This record gives sequence, C-alpha cells and structure tokens, in this order.
Amino acid sequence: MRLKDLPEEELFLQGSAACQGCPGSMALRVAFKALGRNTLLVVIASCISVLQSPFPVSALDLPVLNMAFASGGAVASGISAAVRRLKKRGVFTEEPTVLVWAGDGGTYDIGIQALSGAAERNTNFIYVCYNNEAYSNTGTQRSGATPYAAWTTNTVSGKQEWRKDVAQIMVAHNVPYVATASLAYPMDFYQKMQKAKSIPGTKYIEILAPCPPAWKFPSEATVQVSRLAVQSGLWLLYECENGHTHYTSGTARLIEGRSSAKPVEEYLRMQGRFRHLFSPEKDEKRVGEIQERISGIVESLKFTAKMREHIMDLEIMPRP
Ligand SMILES: Cc1ncc(C[n+]2csc(CCOP(=O)(O)OP(=O)(O)O)c2C)c(N)n1
Ligand SMILES: [Mg+2]
Repeated sequence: MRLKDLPEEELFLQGSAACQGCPGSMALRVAFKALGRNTLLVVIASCISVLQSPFPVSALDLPVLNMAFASGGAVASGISAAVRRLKKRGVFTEEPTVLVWAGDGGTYDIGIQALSGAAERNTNFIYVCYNNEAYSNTGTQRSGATPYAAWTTNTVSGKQEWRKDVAQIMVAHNVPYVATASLAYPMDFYQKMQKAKSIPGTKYIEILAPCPPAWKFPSEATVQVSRLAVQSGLWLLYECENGHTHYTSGTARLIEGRSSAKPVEEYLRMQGRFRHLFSPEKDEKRVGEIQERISGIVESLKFTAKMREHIMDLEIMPRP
C-alpha cells in the first residue's frame, strides 16, 4: 500500500486554527484515515483543543469529548465501559474505536497516572501521544519529554536533564501494543494505527511532532526535521506486540546496516531551540554527549540484531 492509496475521506477538515506546518494536524489527518469515521475521540487540553473546540470552526469531523489535562486514561475507561455495555445491548452493528489524543505534557507529566491505571486494567482504547517535547500551547514550557540541552521558556540555557521514555514505560505495563511513529514515514504510522484498531485492549502510540514555533525552525521543514530525527537514530521507530519488539522503516534500515546514521548535529542545527549549542561557538561537550548517547543506543541495537541472527542461524531458536 502506498500513500496515494490512503482513503480519500478527510475527517480532519481544512481551514483549522493550527499554525503552519503543525505536526499535530498532520498526524491527526493520517490517524483518522486509518481509524475511519466510527471513532469516539477524547482530546486532552493541548494545541489540539484549539483546533477542535472553537465553534463553529472545529476542524475535527468526529464526535469529540474535550477533556481536562489529567484525565485521558480515566475518560477513556468510562467511554470504553459504556461502549462494552451498549454492545451487549446490541446498540452497535460495529463497535466504535475509542481514541485519546494528548500532548506530551498531558501524557508524560500530568496524565500519566490515569494512563497507567487504564493500561494496567487493559482498557480497550488507543492512546496517541503527539510529542512536541514541550507545552507548546501555552508558549513552550519544558515537559518530561523535552530533550537534554533544549531551550524552553523555563530552560533558557538548555534543559539539564535527559527526557524520560514513556513508550518504554508503557511496554513495562505489558499492554498488547506499543508503537512509535514519525510524520516522515506516514505509511508506517498509518499501518500502526490500523493494527492498533484491530487489537483488543490498551494500545499506546507515540508520534514525534516537531513544532515549528516551539522548536524554532521554518514551518515547511516539519517533515524534514521528523526524518532527520529518525535518520540520526535519535527517534526510534518500533512496535512492541505482546512484549516482542521489532524495529520498522528508517530505524530498521539503520539497525540492519542498510543506511548509516546521520550526525545528530545536522538535526540540532536545524532548530533554534539548540542555537546556544552552536553560537557564539560550538558547545563540544553537550553536542558530544548527545551524539554519544544516540550512538551507544544504535550500536547496542545493531549488536543485539546481529546476535539474534547468529542464534537463529545456529537454529537454537525458531525464526519468527
Ligand atoms: C490543569 C490544567 N493546567 C494547565 C492548563 C493550561 N494548558 C492548556 S494546554 C497546555 C499545554 C499542554 O501541553 P501538551 O500536553 O504538551 O500539549 P501541546 O500544547 O504541546 O500541544 C496547558 C498548560 C490546563 N488546561 N489545565
Ligand atoms: Mg506538547
């Protein structure tokens, strides 16, 4: 299946209040194509609330519940229970998909408790975190997803901590499906959304969402920045089904040695939020730390993949 084969029906309408190059709207457009009209959407306070709520110019052509920051997992649990009951009563011919759409602030920081509870109960819903690595809607404050050394309004000389990894926290919840995605690989994202729709239980998908005003790059470069994040090895594309992880698209190519990782500097230099790492002179220490961390992860994944191949060649374990 190719991009041109995607369903033509648009559930994300034209003329929204989004900024130019908004990654959230691009992601929603693809996600809606994968899930279709029979979807109940819960939007958590974020930039997407701004696209969704101002009547009569809502950009989302789906039933939407606009909810408070902390409540994504809890609201989904209620809706999912109602759907189950209505299904028992025979109200639906086809069961609707329950979709929560939240930012990184609403996921990494404020909504993690409700999300964790819903995941532990294996509530039947899809949770998408579009991760623009800051509280963008309120003017770019740091979140738990903000990367090391990035500028935000409250990390003016660069964040001092490394970001946490909520996708891996969700893997640790033993939910049936966790995946990461990128706007530069829309078919990969589309297929992951479709797969999530077909699996009962909790599904968590996180898409990196480079935000032009918060990350300070030209609005036409959203996809380019997304692609560089993957090509440098900084953003890993994978899916984890019932505890088994496999890497996809650009990340699979890196790990299998079919492409070599681009220097992360190329990615960092495109964004004004990292300008202090290169001006007035290059901050070798911090740029080096970031590169070292990424290279370490990519090399260990390559090593693991080689070992796996080797073990399978020895026929100690069956090929998947
Ligand atoms: C309890 C609460 N605190 C603060 C806010 C104000 N607020 C609305 S959106 C937002 C930022 C959300 O950040 P994130 O979840 O990363 O989404 P983004 O804005 O980046 O799309 C904040 C702080 C709120 N709506 N509710
Ligand atoms: Mg955000």
